[in-house]
Amino acid sequence: MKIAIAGAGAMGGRFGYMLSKAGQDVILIDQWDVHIAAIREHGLQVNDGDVIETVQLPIYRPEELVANPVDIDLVILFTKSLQLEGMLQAIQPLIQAQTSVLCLLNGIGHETTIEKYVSKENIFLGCTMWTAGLEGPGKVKLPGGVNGYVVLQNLHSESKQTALRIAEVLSTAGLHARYSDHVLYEIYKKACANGATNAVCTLLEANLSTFGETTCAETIVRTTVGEYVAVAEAEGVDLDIDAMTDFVKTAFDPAGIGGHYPSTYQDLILMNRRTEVDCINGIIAVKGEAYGISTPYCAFVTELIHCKEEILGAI
Ligand code: NAD
Ligand code: AOT
Repeated sequence: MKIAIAGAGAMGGRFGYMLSKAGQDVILIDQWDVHIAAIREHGLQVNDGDVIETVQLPIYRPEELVANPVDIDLVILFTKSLQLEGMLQAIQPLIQAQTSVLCLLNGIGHETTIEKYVSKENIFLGCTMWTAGLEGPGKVKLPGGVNGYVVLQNLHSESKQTALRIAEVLSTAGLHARYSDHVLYEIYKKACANGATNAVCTLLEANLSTFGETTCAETIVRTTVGEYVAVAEAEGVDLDIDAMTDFVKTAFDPAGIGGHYPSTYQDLILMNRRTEVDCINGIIAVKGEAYGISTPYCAFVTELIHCKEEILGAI
């Protein structure tokens, strides 16, 4: 399958690496010139904590591919949420009738943006519990743990067979992908994990385990998750607060992904970039207000992250 990874940063690097090792025909799309130059010169360097491996993967700027188009079966979107629309604008000429587009970004509601550029039959939504980081241009770090997974579903009712096929291809690469009839449940479940950890770890400058070991972590996680559960219920998604709290706490395991610094930390603290907080916590505060549901933790961490972005002069 010809697979284009649209956004070849940390997660795009992980997925591109694993899919290419499994024999898929992978191309990377990015716009970060130093990263592109490093991958072209040395290959993509992948550090899984034990072994450093280098894989040769073709990488292009969007406009290079648009000038010399290739047939693509599957695009996996892996930009940050603030960059999603720009990426879709840039690659729209590459999306043909047979091109499926899978969104695995964190956060809620990306389909509204994607539907402006891709026909509904070709859109697949999902989420992932895999993690990744960047050690520098051309260098991806895969934190501990092999228990990541992907859950996905077709947006259009007639595209289920394609969704099953995409899940199969990802699973063959060890990405543990499965189809769900109710992907919004899975997206909200993953959003609980991001909502309770990404902003807080960024403000505390801590990884998942370090935050998880603090005395207040249980209260912070449970209260934040409670806000997601209430908003999800108003949207017809039934989440259990105890189950979601326990689920989030599995991320604190040092033998798993506990050493991971969330992508919000990677953006703001390591790269001095503005973050996805509006799509992770902010959206819960906005939806909560519309439904008359109180969401003080989500509203407060969103404001704190925006304050920190301003103080650090993030761009
Ligand atoms: P990242 O910032 O490392 O990578 C995004 C890449 O997209 C960058 O290399 C950037 O140059 C590229 N890009 C953005 N706009 C572009 C454009 N218009 N044209 C070409 N390239 C463009 O981000 P990431 O950490 O890999 O996260 C991607 C998504 O996955 C986010 O929604 C994040 O929340 C989610 N996610 C991340 C993790 C993690 O552990 N990092 C885990 C699960 C989900
Ligand atoms: C995460 N982290 O998704 C993954 O860094 O954006 C991220 C991310 C799984 C469980 C908890 C947090």
